[in-house]
Amino acid sequence: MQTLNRFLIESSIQMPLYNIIQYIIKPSKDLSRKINIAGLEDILGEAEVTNVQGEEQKKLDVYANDEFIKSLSECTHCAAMISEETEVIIHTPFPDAEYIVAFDPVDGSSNIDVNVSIGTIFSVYKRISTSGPITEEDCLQAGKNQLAAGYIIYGSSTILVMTTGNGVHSFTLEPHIDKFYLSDTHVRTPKDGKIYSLNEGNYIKFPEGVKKYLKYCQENDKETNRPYSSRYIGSMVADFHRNLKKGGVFIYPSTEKDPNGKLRVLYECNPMSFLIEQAGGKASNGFERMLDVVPTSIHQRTPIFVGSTNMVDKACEFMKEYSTKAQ
Ligand code: P6P
Repeated sequence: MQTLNRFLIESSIQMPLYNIIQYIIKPSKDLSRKINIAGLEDILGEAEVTNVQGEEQKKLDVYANDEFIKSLSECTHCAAMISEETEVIIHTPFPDAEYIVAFDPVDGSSNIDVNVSIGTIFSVYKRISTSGPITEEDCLQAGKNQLAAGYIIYGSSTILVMTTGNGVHSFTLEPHIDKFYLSDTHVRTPKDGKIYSLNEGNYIKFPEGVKKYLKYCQENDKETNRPYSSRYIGSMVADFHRNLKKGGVFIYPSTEKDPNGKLRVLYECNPMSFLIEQAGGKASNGFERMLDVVPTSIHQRTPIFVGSTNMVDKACEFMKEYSTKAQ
């Protein structure tokens, strides 16, 4: 079995990126242990604080955010961080360092109380400015500029799925040895799938194009393997991971309540979009390639259609025919 570090070295990854990945996976191992004994430690439930998103923070959100910030603040290649849980850019003691890391420390944290898989999502960029404190402009880059992206899914096993632009590879944590081992290389997502994932409870608030696509998924048509199956667990990392392996489409569209959608560009949609394209799939905001979108704020939200190429294309066809971009 090949360790993550051996794989990275043999893939001739640039040393700064190698380094940054080490400072990301270190807290993820501790987090995995905590999640696996969540019921035995005071790590479940609300932290009685809300985050910049106005969301109730879970104790695990606060713990994980602190641990990732602490770890990356020791990485001499990391100049700043963007975290879902923190309103402002987090500057490290290395203002002239070259890299920025955006992360969602615990995505889907509300599922921790019911033992459903959750995950950490991360994305790595190179700064635009040459030195000095990281500016907002350094952080507001299109997703196509990412140098690395990935997630760690804390489920029946803890798996790191990542890309540095040369395909998608996954590594499984051997908890007794506390090391990640290569478990799958050059992961490819099927061009077609039979799974659609979205919160149908929001149906009446969906754009017309999404409503039409949903009905298309439910029609009887043997030739195109329809009706598809609906699978939605409310944890993006878990829904994405299943669809990546089996084929399918994950959609979080704009709604009347969230006109820009719910999920965030920098630390949810962009990393997942980089991964899916590297695995032969597609990601869009319904009208354009997700990775071309230039964010205007560090916590900007966006609609997202991500997964099997042919399914994303079909959903976007309905969006273009029945919905307007502004919607
Ligand atoms: P809803 C979890 O809160 C999250 O950010 C994603 O992990 C998940 O896909 C989505 O929100 C679920 O949102 O509105 O369907 O509960």
